[in-house]
Amino acid sequence: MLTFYNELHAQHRGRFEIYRGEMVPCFEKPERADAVLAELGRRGLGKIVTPHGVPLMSLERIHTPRYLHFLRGAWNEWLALDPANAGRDAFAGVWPIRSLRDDIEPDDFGARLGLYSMDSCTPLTAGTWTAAKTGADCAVNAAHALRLGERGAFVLSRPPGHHAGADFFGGYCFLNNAALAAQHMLDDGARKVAILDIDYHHGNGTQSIFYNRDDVLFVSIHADPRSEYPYYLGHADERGEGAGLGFNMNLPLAAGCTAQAWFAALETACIRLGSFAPDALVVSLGVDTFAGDPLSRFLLQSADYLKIGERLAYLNLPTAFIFEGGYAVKELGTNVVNVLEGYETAL
Ligand code: SP5
Ligand code: ZN
Repeated sequence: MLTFYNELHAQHRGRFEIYRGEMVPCFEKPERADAVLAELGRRGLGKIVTPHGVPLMSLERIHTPRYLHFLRGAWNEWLALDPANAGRDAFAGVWPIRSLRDDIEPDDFGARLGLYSMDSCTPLTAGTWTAAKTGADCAVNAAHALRLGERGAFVLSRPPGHHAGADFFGGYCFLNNAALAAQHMLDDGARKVAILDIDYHHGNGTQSIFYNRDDVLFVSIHADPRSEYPYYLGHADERGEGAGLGFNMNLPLAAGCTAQAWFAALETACIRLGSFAPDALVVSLGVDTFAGDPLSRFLLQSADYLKIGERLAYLNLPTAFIFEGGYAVKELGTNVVNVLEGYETAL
C-alpha cells in the first residue's frame, strides 16, 4: 500500500479550542499523525510517498473559489488586524444563522471568518492553509495512484477533512480530502465512486458536497447527531436530493453502542456499496469509534480495526483510505494501521 504522507501537517497546530466556555487544548494535534507514521514504520507496511503539488484548479472541483481565496489569505488578514495576533489563533464569534444573509461577503475579517465556518472548536492558525493544501495534494495523488492501478492508498494527513463543505470549515477540517479524492477519480475517467465514512462523527461536509449527485454514493456510520457533533446533519432520513435521491445513506447509531451493533451497520453499508458497483472506494477513516477515545462513546477495540480492513478488502475495489478523526493518541497508530493491515492481508 502506498502512503501519501503530509510532511507539513504540523504546520497546523492549534493552541486551544473553545469548549463549554473554556479554552481547552486541541484534541486534533500533530502527535496524532506522528503516532500513525511511527506505527507504519514499526510494521513496515507499504511505502511512504511525498505528493506532488496539485493546482488550485483541482481544489476548485470541490471548494468554491471564494472560500479557497479566503482560506489562503486568512492568516495575513488576521495579522493585519493586530500584529499581536501572531500569538493567537483565529476564531469566529459571529455566524450567519437563519434570517441573516450569506450571499454578501462582509469586509470585516471576523465576519468573513464566521461566514466560512461552522463552530468554535476549529482554530485557524499560521500554517493552516499550508498543511491543508499539502493534505489535499496527498488526497489527489492517492486518487491518481488508484487510477494508475494501485489496489490501495493511504492518505496520512491532518487536519482532517470530512466536516469541511464546499465553502466552510469546521470540526477540525478545512479541505475535504475524501471529496477531492473521489472527484479526481471521476475527472480521470471513473464512472462512479463510493465514499464510506466510518469516523465517529457524521461527515456533513462530504454529504453536502455530493447530496444531489448520483455519481458519488455517500454512506456513513456514525453517532446519532441528536447527541453528537455535528448535531445538525446525519439523520437516517437524509437520502439525497434530485438526481442524488437514493445515493446518500446514513446509519446513525446510539452513543454507547456495542461493536456488534457497529459491525451490523458495516454489513448494511457494504451491501449498499456492492449494489452501487463503483469503480473505486474512498474510506473516510476515523478511529474515534475506539472505546478509549476521549471525545466519543462507541466501544470498538483495537482488534476490531483489523476486521474492518478485512471486510473492506472483500468489496474488491481499489481503495483510498483517508485519515480523519481519532484522539486516543496512544492507541491511534495501532488502530489505524490495523485497518490497513486487515485490508492488505485479507485473502
Ligand atoms: C474529524 C473529527 O473527528 N472532528 C470532530 C469534531 C468534534 N468537535 C467537537 C468537540 C467537542 C469536545 N467535547 C469534549 C468532550 C470531552 N470529554
Ligand atoms: Zn470524528
